[in-house]
Amino acid sequence: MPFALLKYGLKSSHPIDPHFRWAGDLKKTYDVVIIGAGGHGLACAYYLATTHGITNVAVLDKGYLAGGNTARNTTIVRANYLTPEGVAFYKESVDLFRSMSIELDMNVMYSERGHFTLAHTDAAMRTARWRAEVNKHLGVSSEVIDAREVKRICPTMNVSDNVRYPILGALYHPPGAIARHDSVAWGYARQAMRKGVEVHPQTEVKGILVEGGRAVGVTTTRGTIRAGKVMQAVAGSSSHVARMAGLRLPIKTIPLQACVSEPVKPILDQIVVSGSLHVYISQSARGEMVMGGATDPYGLYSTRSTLDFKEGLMGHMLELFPFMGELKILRQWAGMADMTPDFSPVMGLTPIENYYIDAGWGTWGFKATPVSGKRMAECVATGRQPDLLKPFALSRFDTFDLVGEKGAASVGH
Ligand code: PYC
Repeated sequence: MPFALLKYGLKSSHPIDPHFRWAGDLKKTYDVVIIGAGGHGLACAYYLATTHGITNVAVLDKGYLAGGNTARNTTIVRANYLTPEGVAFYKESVDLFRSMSIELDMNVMYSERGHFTLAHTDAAMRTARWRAEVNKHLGVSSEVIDAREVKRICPTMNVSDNVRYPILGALYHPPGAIARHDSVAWGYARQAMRKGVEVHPQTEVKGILVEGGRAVGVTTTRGTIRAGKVMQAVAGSSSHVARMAGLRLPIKTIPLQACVSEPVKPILDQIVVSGSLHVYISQSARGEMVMGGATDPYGLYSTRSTLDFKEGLMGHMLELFPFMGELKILRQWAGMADMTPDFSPVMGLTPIENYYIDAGWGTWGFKATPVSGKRMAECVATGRQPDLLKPFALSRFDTFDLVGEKGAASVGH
């Protein structure tokens, strides 16, 4: 066997299929330039190439592939939102996640765990009931359960009355899942590149060229590029990039911190969220406890970590999961959440012709990766706002037609 392996490895006709086909120099012109090589930008490039046959596409990033919020999130996927618009949108995302490993020929380690949103107050129970009804109405599996049922499904959780904030019940969402975040981005990148899409890391956009109200290209640290259409998907820097095109966004950027423990044997199968305690937790396939809490209490463009965050998180986490007292924190990091006033994204057309936006993801960008890619590609290819994206148009802030989604947040704000 080792001999056969050696023979195969040394064979000159060995079918090497490089994971990524990196482009060399930038071309002078592309049909579409996507700013941001994170999950959303790469997914859009993938769908442009595969569904719409548009392959003369450059995806630019000032850093490295999927090194922004795609690398900094806590990988939760769910569709248990509060508004009908949000539920329909994330339902499509969950469906796309389920078939993603096969579609991208990449194991994204999609793992359905069941998702609890714990309720510790009557108000939280009421929101849970509301979400369950909207979810069920739109075909998403969610139900309200009591504390005893929570304990039956998740035996490691402390549901005792003898704590500061006893658990009254939960919104239980069986399809709640986790996935391997970098594999998702790499899978889209690899398949898009195979179709001819170019991905250019270390290529920072310094300006958007707008002529007669229409986007016609970008200037970058590696020269100027003309483009038929330009899209931005730069979570954490959305306002900054939009401003280059002359757009003001209703977005405030706030750091969101997270951390993981040292790895341990499987002990927690579910994803557990408590909005009242400002904590959420799941266990990764590697065994690490992946945890987070509230956004930082101030707007800031920074990805530094604080001791204050860890102390606050653990104070509540120990109440829910006393076994956490035995574990050490291994890593801590932060991403930058672009928050809109209604906690819903901004997607699609803009007042600038041929300039498209994918922004305002707040704390739920990762779980929207496939659906945002698919629907933004449709929007860019057709020049029309897809039905699923109509509620999330930038113009809603002019008409005050907001999509209030704060009640579905896992993260405290
Ligand atoms: O919306 O599930 C969520 C979430 C968890 C952490 C950040 N967002």
